[in-house]
Parts: sequence; structure tokens; C-alpha cells
Amino acid sequence: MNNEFLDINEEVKTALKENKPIVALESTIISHGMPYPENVESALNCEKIIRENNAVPATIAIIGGKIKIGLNKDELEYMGKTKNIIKVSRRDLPVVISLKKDGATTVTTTMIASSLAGIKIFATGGIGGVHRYAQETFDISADLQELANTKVAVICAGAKSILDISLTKEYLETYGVPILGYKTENFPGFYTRESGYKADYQIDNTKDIANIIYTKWKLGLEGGVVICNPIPEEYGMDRNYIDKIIDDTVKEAKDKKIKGKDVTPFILAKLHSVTENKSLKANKELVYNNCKVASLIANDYFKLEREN
Ligand code: PSU
Ligand code: MN
Repeated sequence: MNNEFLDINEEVKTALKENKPIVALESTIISHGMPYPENVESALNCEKIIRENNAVPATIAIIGGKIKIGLNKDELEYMGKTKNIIKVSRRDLPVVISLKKDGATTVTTTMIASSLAGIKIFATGGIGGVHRYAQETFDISADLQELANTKVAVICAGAKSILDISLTKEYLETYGVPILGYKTENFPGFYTRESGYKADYQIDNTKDIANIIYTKWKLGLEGGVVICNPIPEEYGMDRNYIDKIIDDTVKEAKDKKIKGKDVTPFILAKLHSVTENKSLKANKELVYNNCKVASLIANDYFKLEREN
């Protein structure tokens, strides 16, 4: 917890000291996943939902080369408004810190920072994965390697079909990362409750999920756990509608030779504009739902830690 690179705010520091449930949040979703001002509104609402569910939010970002754990309103606003904030993956982290730059943390770097700070539970929208056409492009998100190695549980709404979900699942299986479906047998498709693929296990209550996470780490197994929480029924999008748009957008990205870390933000922005922000609305709602479930899991997980 005392790490020269970390700047932990008082609320999170106290929660860590008192062993209270904390839920980490990423900042790439703020700086690169949603437009301003919806990104900031959404980030603030995520924190509110986590507090209402008896956990402490810890939004993570890099500001002036410091890994900030827990942002205040001005810092959230800064991350949401400022242009050209670097999207920071594991590769970028030492550079951005050394050069004292600002950076938005992805799932990967939010897991790294959480782990450095001692935070175990992290809520996001969707994880990165193996991209379609990865056979040619080699585009595999660093999120998967982080899930293989770093002990943080990630609550997400599955992955959208910009990814090759089948290959993403194979990769996670190889690296020993369980995919738990919360109250569902399906691997959700982010905007949709189904993707056509299954989760590894359906688990119907957060206590059992907490126990699985706890047991994995008690066993000395490295790496994370993926908990898939489908978008609430009332906000889910029509699968044929969104998949067709995603297909076109993925092809457009390929034709335009968009590469590396620019691929995901390009596709997200395009989807929001083509769907006239219907995808943005769905994105916000599924993240809120993940914040709620992550808080419940965090509470159950910390009960286990305290009792054992
Ligand atoms: N998926 C989404 N929205 C996002 C991301 C993924 O639906 O905002 C972000 C996350 O921060 C994730 C990152 O870690 O994109 C993955 O980027 P890449 O594919 O470049 O690894
Ligand atoms: Mn990539």
C-alpha cells in the first residue's frame, strides 16, 4: 500500500486500513469510451451506486505521472474533458509515469493499480479480448494476459462482438481464468444479454461468487476471475440490429487500417454515432448494473476475509 507511485485518497486509504469493501473503476471508459459530458456524469453515478451499496469507489487514473486511486470531482472532470489523454496499457505504464504524463487506465492497468493498492474487486463495462481477424492482425488485448496473472476479480457485461468471443474464451481457458455468469448460463454480449456463447459456470448469488474468488486465491492460484453480469433486460439492444452495425464498423476499422490501441475507441465512437447514442445509453446502464453487483460481491468477499 505504501508505494511511491501511488496516490491513494483518504476515503480509500481508510477503507483499506479498516478492511472495508472497495470497488475499483477504470478511466479509459471515461477518456476514450464515452463522449463528454456523459462520461463524467456516468463516472459520478457509478461512484454513487457503489456508495449506496455499502462499498467505497476507487476510480483509477494517472495524473502528472502519479497513479491516483480515488479521484475527486475535478479530477474526474479533467479526465473526461481533456483531449489526448494517453490510453495506458501495461506497456505504456512505466513511460507515462516516468515522463509525468496523464493517462487513462484500461482494464489491464486498473488491475495492476488495484493490485498494488490492495483492491480486489473491479467493475467495468466490457473486457478487451481477442479481436476478430486476430489471425492476421495479432490484435489480442493485454487485458487477457493481466487476467491470467493479476489477482483482481473483474465484473463486466461480457464482451461485444467487435471481439472474437470464441477465441477470447479459449484464451481465458488456457490461462486458467474462470468466466462466471451471474444469474445466467450465457456469456453476455455487452449490449445484449446473449452472445451465442456460454459462461463457464452459472452462479446465482454473490456469496458463492465471492467464495469462488476467495478460494482461487487461497489455493495460491494467480490471476483473476471474470464475472459476467448481463445488461438489464429493459436496456438490452436487439442483437440483429447491433451486430450488423458492429460488423460494418469492424470492417471499416480494418479498411481504414486503424491499428493497435486505437481500434477499440474508434469502434465505440462509431457505434455511438451510428446508433444515435442508443449504444451509449445501453453502455451507461450496463456499467451501473455492474457497479451494483460488484459492490455486493465486494461486501461478501470482505466478510469472508474478516471471518477467516
Ligand atoms: N470495451 C468496452 N469499452 C471500453 C473498453 C473495452 O466495451 O471502454 C476499454 C477498456 O478499458 C479495455 C480496453 O481495457 O478498452 C481494451 O483496449 P484494447 O482492446 O486496446 O486492449
Ligand atoms: Mn489491441
